[in-house]
Amino acid sequence: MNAKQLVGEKAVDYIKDGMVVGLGTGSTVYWTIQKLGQLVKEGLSIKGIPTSVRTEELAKELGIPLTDFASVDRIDVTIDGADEIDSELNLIKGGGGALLREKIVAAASAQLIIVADESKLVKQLGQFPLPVEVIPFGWENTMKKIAEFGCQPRLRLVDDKPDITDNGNYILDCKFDKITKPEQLNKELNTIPGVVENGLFPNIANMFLIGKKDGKVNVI
Ligand code: ABF
Repeated sequence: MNAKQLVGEKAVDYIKDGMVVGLGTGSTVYWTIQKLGQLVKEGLSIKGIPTSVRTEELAKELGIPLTDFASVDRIDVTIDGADEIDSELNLIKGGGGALLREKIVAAASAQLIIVADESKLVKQLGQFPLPVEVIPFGWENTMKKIAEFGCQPRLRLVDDKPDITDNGNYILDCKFDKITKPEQLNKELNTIPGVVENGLFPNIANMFLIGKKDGKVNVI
């Protein structure tokens, strides 16, 4: 079993009957959702709130009951992945383009559990380009403002066309040399008109399940 599957499946140990569960996006949480689907078939009663259309479709295929913010005002536990995790447990997320819904769901969750293989651990954030979701109108100008923070932003493309998020926006992948103050950068980027949200999640996760090559799981 690979490290992603190992931690993805392990995360369901923290899900109890009756919980509202935030369902993350990505190839690690994929395994969590598969396992939850199996447990639901065996009688586990939960309601999921998906962080992307992709996850919503997967959950529906597996028969996991879904809910939304009109029906609940709090999520008990969210399980989600990450692109980078630094030594102070700040995250970059959004490589899969779902950062906005992931951040909304994380902010509404009593507990956020991050599942990742050990390749995601870094000393300092910034090797992975920081995804920033922007409104299509005036994106070129928004990109210039973001570049003033010392990065090289690039519009994310699919088949030579802008990649459109689940929310109808664009993503700029912003390459920094290194990100020294994630908390401050997170706040400042979000003050630029046209920026909807960025992929920095400074210190908001409660628990990390890190899958190692030797088949062990580190719980942080
Ligand atoms: C999600 O999972 C995204 O924010 C991130 O891009 C991805 C992490 O990658 P993986 O597919 O390796 O789990 O949380």
